[in-house]
Amino acid sequence: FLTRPHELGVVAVGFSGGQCKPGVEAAPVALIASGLLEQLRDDLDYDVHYDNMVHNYTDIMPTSDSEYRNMKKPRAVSAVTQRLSEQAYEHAKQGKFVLTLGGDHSIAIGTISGIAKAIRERLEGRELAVIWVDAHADINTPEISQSGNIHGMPVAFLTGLAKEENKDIFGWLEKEHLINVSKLVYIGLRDVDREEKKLLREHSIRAFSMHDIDRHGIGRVVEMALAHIGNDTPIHLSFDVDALDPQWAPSTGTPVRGGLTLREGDFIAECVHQTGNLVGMDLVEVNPSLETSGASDTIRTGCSLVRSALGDSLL
Ligand code: 6HN
Ligand code: MN
Ligand code: MN
Ligand code: MN
Repeated sequence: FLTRPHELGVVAVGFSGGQCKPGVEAAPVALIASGLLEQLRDDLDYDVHYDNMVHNYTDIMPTSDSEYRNMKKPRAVSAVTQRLSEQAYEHAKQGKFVLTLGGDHSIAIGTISGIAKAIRERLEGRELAVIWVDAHADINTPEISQSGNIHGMPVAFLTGLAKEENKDIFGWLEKEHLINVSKLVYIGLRDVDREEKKLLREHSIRAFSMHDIDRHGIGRVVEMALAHIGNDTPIHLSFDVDALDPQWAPSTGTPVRGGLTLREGDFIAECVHQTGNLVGMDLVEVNPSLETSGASDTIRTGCSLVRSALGDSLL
C-alpha cells in the first residue's frame, strides 16, 4: 500500500563532493554497466523509470565554495542535494520506489528529505523511518566534525540536530523534509566519533553496533530494529557499502575492518524488503578507483545489496 509495488524510479548520482577522495562519482556507471538495471527489469519484474543519465549537476556547481562553519564544499553539496531532493520527491510522490545510486553518503540529505516530504503528503502526515546501515554514524554536526567532510554529517542535517539559515548551505531544508530521531535505526556501527556517541546517547537513538550483532546474531538484531520502527511505517534504507567488511567491499573511501559479511548485508536488505514497507534505498560509497586489483568485488556486492532490497533471493 505504500508504493505501487513494481514501479521503480532510479536516480544515478555521480557526486563525490561530500568527501575528499575522487572516484566515488564513477560508481553509478560501474553498477549500471554490470547489468543491475536489466536484472531488476528482467529478473525481478520492475518497471524501471530511469532517465538514462548519471547526474553530476555541473550546471549548478558554485564557482567559489570556501569553507563555512568547518564544512568543506558546503555550497556544492547543498546545491546537489537540493536538486536531488526534488528528483526523489517527484518519484516518491507518484508512489514509486526510489532507488538512488551514489555517490558519497552526503547525497542522503537529498534523497531522504525528498522522500520524507512526499510521504507526508501522500500518507496524511506519516513520518518516514530510516534504517542507516554503515560502519559510521554520519551524525556529526559541522562544529563537532573532525574532518569537515559533509558525508559524515547527513544524519545531523536530516534530523535537525544541525541547522543553518543560509539558503545556499542547507537552509532550504524545511520541517517537512526532516526525519524524527525516534524513527532512525543504525545497523553495523563500529567507527563512531566520540562526539557522535554523545549525540546518540543524548537523543536515545537506537543503534546496533557490530558488537550487538556478535552478541545477538543478525537475525535478532534486524528483528529488534524493525520492532523499534513499528509496523505500517514507511521505511527508507540508506546503505553505505562500508558497513560490509573490506573483505567484501574493499573499494570504498573509509573502510573499517570487522564489518558485516556479504550474507549479513543481504539479509538486512531482504528482511527490510519483506516488511512490504520499504519505499526507498540509497547505495553509496562504492569507489571503483580505490582498489588496485579492481573494484569488481565491491560492485558485485553493491548490486547484490540492491537486488536483495528489491526482493531477490526470496523464494
Ligand atoms: N561515510 N566520522 C568520520 C567523519 O569524517 O565524520 C567518517 C565519516 C564517514 C562517512 O562513510 O559515509
Ligand atoms: Mn511505469
Ligand atoms: Mn561509512
Ligand atoms: Mn556513510
